[in-house]
Amino acid sequence: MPENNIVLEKEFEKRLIQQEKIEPRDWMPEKYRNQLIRLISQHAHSEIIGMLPEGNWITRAPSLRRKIALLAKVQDEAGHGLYLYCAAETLGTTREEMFDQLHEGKAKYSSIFNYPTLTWADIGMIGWLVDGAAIINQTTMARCSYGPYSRSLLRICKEENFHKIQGMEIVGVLCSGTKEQREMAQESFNRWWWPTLMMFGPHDSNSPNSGELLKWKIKMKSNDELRQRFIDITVEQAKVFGLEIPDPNLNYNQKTGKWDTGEINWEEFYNVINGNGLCNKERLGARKNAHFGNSWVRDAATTYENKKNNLKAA
Ligand code: FAQ
Repeated sequence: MPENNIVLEKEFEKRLIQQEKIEPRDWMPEKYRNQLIRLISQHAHSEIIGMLPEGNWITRAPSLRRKIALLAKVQDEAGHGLYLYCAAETLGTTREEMFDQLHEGKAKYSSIFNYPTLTWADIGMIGWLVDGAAIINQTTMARCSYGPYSRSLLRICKEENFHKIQGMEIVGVLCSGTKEQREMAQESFNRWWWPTLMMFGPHDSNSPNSGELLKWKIKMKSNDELRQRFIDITVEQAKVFGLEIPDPNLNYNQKTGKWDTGEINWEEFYNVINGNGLCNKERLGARKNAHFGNSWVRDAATTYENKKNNLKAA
């Protein structure tokens, strides 16, 4: 490494220790920049692809009130994607590059969105569990070292909290309803519990990126720490709903004061993140159709902008 870079890197690390935010024009190690682009763009893709499973229920929501709330939630996720793509762009990548990587299957998005939404209860479970997991991950990362990402997460978390509450309300209504409604909630919970635990990523011992991310205060807590926090909160909430956790090995550990679970099916996780989950092909296909099928809107908007700029220049 050139001597100048060693000095700059020492300065950079000092700033991290002093909990200063790193801003787009500040010097940063290339690896820090690349890790941020990878993580923030994957997060942005997750928000956009994450609109699809819930979007599937907009036309079938059981009442006008439910339809309005679901429409608003799905629109919020699009907004989160936009904040995040903007945050990634401050690091020197472009929207087109990020989209290309997604469409070519080179960039990842959260494993959870490759599962189908089969019943209305799934919409409640996504709000309660998926948004709940996202909040635990993102409220800690809102304190991260990169200014634009940190600020976008603060805003996103406020909205995700609202999403979680609307999900819990759906689950609460089903769980205090008829026998059929309670069964529908339990069946849905059985399908979403394990994939939600997978959202936090592999165990710390198998997480190749965690070392660098924690050192640079991009991640503030490890995958396993966040997963455990989610489990401890959610087990208690499930009891209130009267739902049974689909894990025969779930056990309260008196020594640690935490809930121990059985082992996650990691084969399923890697299968999903490598493109072979239940809905990977459908999700990516829908995203590509939306992007390429609507390219005329982008063309019209940019033609108008270009014309306006040409007129100004003339
Ligand atoms: N899915 O070394 P690590 C939401 C990959 S937003 C897919 O541990 P890292 C809102 C990982 O990328 C949900 N891939 O990775 C919403 C890496 O592969 P790579 C998204 C996963 O980065 C709610 C490899 O495995 N949230 O839900 C997953 O240190 C409702 C090795 O893993 C974020 O993106 C996974 N679950 O930790 C929207 C938050 N886990 O890239 C609609 C920001 C791991 O080297 C409806 N991201 N991989 O090829 C993070 O916190 C981290 O990136 C982790 C992964 C924790 C996801």
